[in-house]
Amino acid sequence: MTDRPGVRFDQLTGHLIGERVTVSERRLAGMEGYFTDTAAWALADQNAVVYRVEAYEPVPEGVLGGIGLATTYLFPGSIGGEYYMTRGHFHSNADGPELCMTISGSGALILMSRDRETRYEMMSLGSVHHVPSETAHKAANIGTDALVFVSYWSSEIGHDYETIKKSGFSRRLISVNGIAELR
Ligand code: PAN
Ligand code: ZN
Repeated sequence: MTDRPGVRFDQLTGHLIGERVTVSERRLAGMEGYFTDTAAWALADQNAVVYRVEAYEPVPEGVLGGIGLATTYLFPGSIGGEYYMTRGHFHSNADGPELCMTISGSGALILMSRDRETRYEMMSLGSVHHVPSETAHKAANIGTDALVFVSYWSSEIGHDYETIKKSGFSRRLISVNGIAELR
C-alpha cells in the first residue's frame, strides 16, 4: 500500500508526471497524406514536431474498466494554409465518447460523424468539449502559441486511425487571410 498516487497532473501547464506516463511526439515526417497540400508538406522540415502527447492509461487499451487520460501539446504552424493539427481518429471496438478540456492556446476541435458531416468547436482556455460516440475528432491550432488540451476516454475503446488516413475528413480548417474557415 502507498499513499502516493503514481501520476500527477499540473493544472497550469497540463503536464502529466510519473513513471507510468508515456510520451510520444509526432513530427511532420509522420503525417504523410494528412495535409491537403502534399507538395508544401514535402518541402517543409520533416523534423518539425507538430504535437506531443503525454498519456496515462491505467488499464490497457481495449480492456474494460479504466479511463485514459492524455495531454496534447499541439504546436503552432501551417502547411499550405492548413493549420497544424492532430491526425484524428474514430474510436473503435466498443465505440465510446471522449471529453476534452482546453488548458491554453486557441484552436478548433473538428468533429465528423460517420456520414461525414463535419463541424467544429472553438477551443480556448477552459472550454469543455464532448466528442460523441461514432465521431472522428482532431484538433487544429489556429493561434501563435501551443494549443494544450486534456482528453479522457474509456479504456475499452480502441483507436481507429486507418479510416481517417484513407478517407480524411470531409472538410478542412484553412487560414483565409488569417481567419479560420472550414472548407
Ligand atoms: C487524444 C488524441 C491526441 C493525439 O488524446 O489521441 O490528441 O491525436 P491523434 O491520436 O489523433 O494523433 C484522443 O483523442 N484520445 O482518444
Ligand atoms: Zn480520441
